[in-house]
Amino acid sequence: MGIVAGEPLREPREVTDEEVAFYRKNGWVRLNQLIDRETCAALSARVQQRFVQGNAELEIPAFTVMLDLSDEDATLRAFSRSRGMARAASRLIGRPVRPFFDSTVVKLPASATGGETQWHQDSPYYPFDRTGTLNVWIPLVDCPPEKGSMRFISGSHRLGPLGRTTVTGENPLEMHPWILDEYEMSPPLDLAAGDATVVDHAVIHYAPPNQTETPRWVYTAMFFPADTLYIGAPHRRTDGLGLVVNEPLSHARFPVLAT
Ligand SMILES: O=C(O)CCC(=O)C(=O)O
Repeated sequence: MGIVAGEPLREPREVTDEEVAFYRKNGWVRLNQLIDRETCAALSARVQQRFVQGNAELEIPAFTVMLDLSDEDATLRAFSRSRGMARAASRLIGRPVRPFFDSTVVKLPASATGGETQWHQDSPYYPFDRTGTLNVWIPLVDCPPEKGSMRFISGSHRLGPLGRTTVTGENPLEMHPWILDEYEMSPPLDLAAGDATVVDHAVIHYAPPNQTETPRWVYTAMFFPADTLYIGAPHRRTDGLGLVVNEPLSHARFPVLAT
């Protein structure tokens, strides 16, 4: 699917061979200006409009995730399922992808308790039989380290699942202190609006508090390998869809994206 006609959104740029190699080694990669400034501004306006519609009182809690934006918004759906987004995701993992969900993540200034996002993996929460799921995280405002750009334990996708630590409140780096002896933490990243970081769902990652005076707005889009089989574990995105255990997630919500 292309970007919707009439909307000021352009396709994300191509991912380079060097970026693919970095991602395969480290399980995360930085993509400078994945989307151009105008597209970022249009995406930002669209996301904020949806956010306001969904929050009649206009109160933004310290850390808010608004999920499944594409389900309700044709423009965001066209973007998240665009050829450029699909190409970027499938180039990084080396095979076709399906979209899982997209979201906006708003983190208020730390003075309003926009604190840190704890160290965790995403993989323990998904009903998938294999690795490869990734999340494209695009700040819609300039995002220096002090605003809360994410940090990653490079290569930690090879460790396997370390538990549902966001449920237990544990820190995987405290549970397994040797990890930091064997794996490096990524440097603080100074991201511009429209840059992206992409992270494998099994990489341990976190985000520092937002130490600035303005909210950190981020758009995310998650993709998983098209050949993934459904394992039947409960998940709000897959429950009740009639998916069959040990079969691919063949459902209109998860089309195999053209590249
Ligand atoms: O945006 C953040 O602060 C954290 C996001 C995150 O951890 C994730 O997308 O898994």
